[in-house]
Amino acid sequence: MTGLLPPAAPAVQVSEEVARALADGRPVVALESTIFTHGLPRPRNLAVALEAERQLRAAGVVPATIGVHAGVPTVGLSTGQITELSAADGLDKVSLRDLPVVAALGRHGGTTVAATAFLAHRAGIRVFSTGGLGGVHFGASESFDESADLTALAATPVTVVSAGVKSILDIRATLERFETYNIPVIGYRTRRYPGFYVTDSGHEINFSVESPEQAAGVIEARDRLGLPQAVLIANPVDPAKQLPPEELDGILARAWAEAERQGVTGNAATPFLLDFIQRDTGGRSLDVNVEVYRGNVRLGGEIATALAGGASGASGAAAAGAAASAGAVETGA
Ligand code: PSU
Ligand code: MN
Repeated sequence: MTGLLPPAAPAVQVSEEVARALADGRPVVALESTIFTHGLPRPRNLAVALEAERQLRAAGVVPATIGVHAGVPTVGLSTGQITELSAADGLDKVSLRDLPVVAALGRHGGTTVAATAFLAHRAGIRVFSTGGLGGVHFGASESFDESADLTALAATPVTVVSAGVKSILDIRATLERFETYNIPVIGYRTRRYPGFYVTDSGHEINFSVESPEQAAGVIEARDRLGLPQAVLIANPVDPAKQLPPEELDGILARAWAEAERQGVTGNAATPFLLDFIQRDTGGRSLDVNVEVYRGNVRLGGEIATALAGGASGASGAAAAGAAASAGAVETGA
């Protein structure tokens, strides 16, 4: 379709199930689509996308998988649409700048963290679970390759649960950027920033929270202060399930060398490197990736549940208690 969209088409389509859950104040967790359109290989991509939805439902949370279907930015893709996007060839990796383009051209697209966070927030969803965030690429001082996730997260007051940033990134520089953009990074039960495939990236972070309720307290405090940034909850993979940390540097070095040899750059770099890492580890990186995602989906559901308790009048007292025990900042005057 190359013509104009019908004038009545909504800018963002929110599924009935998601809209109803939000109206009722029930917990909803947003999920991105780049993870299954570009991040994971077929057929595992579809299985992982659907498992995440099942996992949330089993916990009493409504999943809102977000992506662009035939030009329609959609919050709460149907199983049929997820299946279609997971099998489509040549669909776009849609960051925020790409959204109006794919919308107008009627294309399919997998939304990145940046675009997903924007659409989630626009629909009124407060929590978003993903695998790894985009950030500063090595050599960015020359190439200027920094993910638009950074600026989007600086301007979008959602909560993003991840296992750190993509393993292929310059993590030290990315943490500096989070500071520059006033984006709080909070470890879940840890003060060590996770390294996606590994539990500990080797970098320290300033704060941690010990429970979903405490995370919810931080989010409520951010909202009461009217701050526009995302809150990042960094949730490390179970140490028993990580890639052997002593192998990671070698794996990454080989991946980069091959990308350089083949001249792969820009937004094609991530899919290339992840695919290389997967082959280099005989598929183990994929298992870790899936494990990481499961953990983040679980925690996102728990945080959304804690927040929903705070939002609904009936459980207001319980929520106030939770916030107090979390030591949440009170605005006082
Ligand atoms: N983490 C992964 N695989 C991915 C991504 C993250 O392990 O494919 C995606 C996310 O959607 C993230 C995006 O928002 O990559 C960032 O891409 P870029 O660096 O091109 O901005
Ligand atoms: Mn980039």
